[in-house]
Amino acid sequence: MPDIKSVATTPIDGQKPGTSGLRKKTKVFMEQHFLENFTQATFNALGGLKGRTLVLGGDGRYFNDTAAQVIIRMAAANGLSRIVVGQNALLSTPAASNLIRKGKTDGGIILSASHNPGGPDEDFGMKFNVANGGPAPEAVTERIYAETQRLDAFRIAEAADVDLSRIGDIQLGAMTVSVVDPIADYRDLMRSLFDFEAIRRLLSGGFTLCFDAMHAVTGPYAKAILEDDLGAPTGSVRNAVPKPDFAGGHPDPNPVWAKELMALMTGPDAPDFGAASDGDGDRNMILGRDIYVTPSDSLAVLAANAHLAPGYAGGLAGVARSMPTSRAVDAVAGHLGIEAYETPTGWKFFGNLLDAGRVTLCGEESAGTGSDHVREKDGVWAVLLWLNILAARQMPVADILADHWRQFGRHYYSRHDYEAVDADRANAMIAALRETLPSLAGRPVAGMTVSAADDFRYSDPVDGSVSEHQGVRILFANGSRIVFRLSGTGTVGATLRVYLEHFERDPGNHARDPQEALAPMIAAAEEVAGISHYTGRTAPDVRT
Ligand code: VG1
Ligand code: CO
Repeated sequence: MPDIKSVATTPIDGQKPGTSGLRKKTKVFMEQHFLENFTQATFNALGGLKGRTLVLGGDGRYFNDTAAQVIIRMAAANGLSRIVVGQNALLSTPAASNLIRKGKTDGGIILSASHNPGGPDEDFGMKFNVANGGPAPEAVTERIYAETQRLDAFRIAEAADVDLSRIGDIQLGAMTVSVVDPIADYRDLMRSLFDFEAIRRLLSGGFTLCFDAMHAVTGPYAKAILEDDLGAPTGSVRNAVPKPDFAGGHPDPNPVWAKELMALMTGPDAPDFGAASDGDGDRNMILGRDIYVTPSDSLAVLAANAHLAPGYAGGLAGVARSMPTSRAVDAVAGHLGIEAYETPTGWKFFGNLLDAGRVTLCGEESAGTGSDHVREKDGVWAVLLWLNILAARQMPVADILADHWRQFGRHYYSRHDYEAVDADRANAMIAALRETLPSLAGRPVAGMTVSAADDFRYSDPVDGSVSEHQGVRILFANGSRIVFRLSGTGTVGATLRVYLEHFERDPGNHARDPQEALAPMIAAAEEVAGISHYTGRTAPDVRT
């Protein structure tokens, strides 16, 4: 029986979980008692751990293994009955969500800062998911925050590291540590949703693909499923070994950070299909030969074609998108005669709708798509659904997209990010923008007329909870839209996100360069918000 220590500590300041858990510089997490304090606050917010089971895993970034050992010792000291840990403390976010649900556990801790870079000088993060497998809703994160403010001690067992490299059960005092294969259950779930036979035939018929795991957690998942199960040639999955620093890159699947894949897909040896996922495996990027599918379009295409996969053959109950995500999926929902919900940014807001059976598919413009199979967005799942659709329709990605636009019109879309902006200036900009909202409607901006402007307020249709100030949105009479919000996942200063959208019904106008098609919106955003004045920047750092 290991000794249990109660270590005196002091409350931690201002550690509010953001859009997706708590994200900080790794060095902050490594400061004395920081990880311990936040972990104890989480346990306290749950009302103690006696008799409970939790899941634990992370994306393999620097400090993942050390942090996992600390959390295990603390869980044992707090009376947890069982902790289910991915082998070597690895679990992708969707795989963790699946284990939480499948094992009917009380929740789980995911160690990840998602697409943020990793390493001693980069980022670390901790997310708490509840028993439905989804990110803690605001009521729970508020409780965790309150606990951080009144913490005076944490409990930890004095024991050596547990061997997480071998699958099986180990006792740590009264707690069982169940080390599990991080892939097996997830792979079974994917087999139950998709027509693996049809995808295998597609791949053996000469259809080629490249999946870039970006040195992050999806490498082993993609190798097992795409190469071993579906027969994609060895090497189809690239950068497949998770590295603590993601080989120095940002494991962020977008055209800016997934440069290597972009070059391949636009070069002479481009395969038919390209995809990438992020640090913790919940995001996805979809590419065809010479074509990038925006996440908003991807969600719409998946919604329109999901019935082609066995898991969705019965059709969709409804769809949901985060507010800044383009309204392309709304057009599909209208056509299908199903409900389309608009939620604030962050996957936690989809949980109630999924649990209540109101929606089957949901997604965000930030490269997240998912369904009711888990309660997280899911990168590998999105890739498999695309492959299932491609196998069923026998058309190139570019043709599927062109066909979609012909039927539903094209929602040109781009997000402009201004990173590490002075936080006070960014807040001042949003405050000024809010002030102008009441006077905007009817006013001309950059030659277009504003039809409505507001600060998005969400009232959850299931539990009635209200979330205010979820982004400023400006609608134009021609159907275009601009959204402004500040990121809740950054670790340095503020990140301003400007979301631009412009709808074109006419197929004659569907082949334009998105930045060009959005030029009037870009000008309008500057005119209405004074971006360069407040940020001191003349151009965004990242355009996706
Ligand atoms: C960003 C995205 C948001 C996403 C969140 C977590 O949040 O915009 O859509 O849900 O990251 O994704 P923000 O507040 O920085 O805009 V992940 O892959 O970190 O779990
Ligand atoms: Co992620």
